Amino acid sequence: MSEEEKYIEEQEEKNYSASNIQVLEGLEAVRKRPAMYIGDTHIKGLHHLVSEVVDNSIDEALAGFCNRIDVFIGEDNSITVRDNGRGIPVDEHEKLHKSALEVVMTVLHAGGKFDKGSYKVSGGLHGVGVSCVNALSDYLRAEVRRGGKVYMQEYSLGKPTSEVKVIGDCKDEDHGTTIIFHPDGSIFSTTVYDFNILSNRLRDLAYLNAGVTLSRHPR
Ligand code: 0RA
Repeated sequence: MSEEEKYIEEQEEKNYSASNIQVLEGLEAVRKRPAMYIGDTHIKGLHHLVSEVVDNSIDEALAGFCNRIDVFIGEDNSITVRDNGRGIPVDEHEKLHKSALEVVMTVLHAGGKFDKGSYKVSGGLHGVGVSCVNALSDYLRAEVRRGGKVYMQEYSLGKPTSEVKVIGDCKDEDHGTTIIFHPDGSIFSTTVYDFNILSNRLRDLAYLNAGVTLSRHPR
């Protein structure tokens, strides 16, 4: 059995605890009725996924910790959103006993902002969050640069396929979050991203959020 298969099996065993059942129900609800969360499962919903991810970085910019957001469309129609914010925290979430990163990525509505307390960053009105994008992606990778370390976790259909790993070092002054996702072709009628739709949306966001540089690269 591969390390990944072992990890998935362990997680499935852990999921019998009450708190984890809630997590699974959350993201399975998104896969069952995706349109309820992202509007539709066609071209509009597909592009909405990008806004959901970028919105988290915009929040970080509005909180004053991020002044650069880069978006890339990959040749395989994967999307990369990279910001230079504080990085999603990776320490253990006190209630769920999992890395905060895993909670943000796998709990519906957790977004970047937990219920109350220390993780509350901004109080604005936002979308359904990056966990929905995770639920609707056949592959997602979250990378966090924080405190001199680079952390990474991967997911498929919203479920982690690895633990949060330290994959390298970075300079203390290098911090931020990178989300790479590939939309699930069994959910969307098309998984082909349109440069013009995305660049128009990103231009609007860049205009509304002075100081944030949004760039998009056709690769
Ligand atoms: C909660 C707390 C902190 C950062 C974030 C969320 C955060 C989330 C996202 C999602 C995309 N980019 C992000 N950047 C930051 C920081 C809490 C702290 O450092 O004290």
